[in-house]
Amino acid sequence: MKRSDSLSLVAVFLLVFLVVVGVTIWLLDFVTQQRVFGLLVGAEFIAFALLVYLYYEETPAQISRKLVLTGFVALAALVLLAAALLVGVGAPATPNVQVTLYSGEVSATEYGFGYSSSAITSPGPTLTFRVGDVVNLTLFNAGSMPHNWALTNTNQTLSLVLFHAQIGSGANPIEVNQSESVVFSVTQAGNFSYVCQIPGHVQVGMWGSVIINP
Ligand SMILES: [Cu+2]
Repeated sequence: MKRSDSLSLVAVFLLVFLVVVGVTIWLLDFVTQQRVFGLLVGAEFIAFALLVYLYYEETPAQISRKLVLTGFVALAALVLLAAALLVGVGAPATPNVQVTLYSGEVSATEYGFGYSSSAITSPGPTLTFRVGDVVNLTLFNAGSMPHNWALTNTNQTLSLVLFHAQIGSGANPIEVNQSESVVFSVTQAGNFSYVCQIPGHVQVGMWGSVIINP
């Protein structure tokens, strides 16, 4: 098989691209970043098609530069779109759902959340959203110690945060009598959770269920 050096380079690049993007897709949680996942899968298909085309076109002179160039432009566009979505470009504009949650302690061994400072339960109330909702959620810390809030895939301290829905963090929580808000877009139906990410707080009831309807 006659192959020019530059074609071999392109083929090696495509192979590396396939492996790197493939591993990225595997590492990404596609529940949270469904559109990113779709774009990257699309890029994988294009890279694979280009590779097959280059491999089976025996004579380098017969390879259509236009076709290869179009393939690369499409690859670049898909990867850029995926990257833009990942960092939240074009993120939520006008919230259609407003929620205020209060965090605090019910007793020494029961921490929780509630819709008012006097209605804190352990675990907290179930939140229900619909796919497409843009939620503005405010956390007011009515407790006597720092807390935070994050929408997660399961009710564990280190669970994956979904939709970038997070107020403070375990290391940087909301202080007593302080409040903070987050705006997030709900993009995936399912049964999820919310938690306080400070180590030990989930174990004493600082979590609640999140139901997202299609
Ligand atoms: Cu807490």
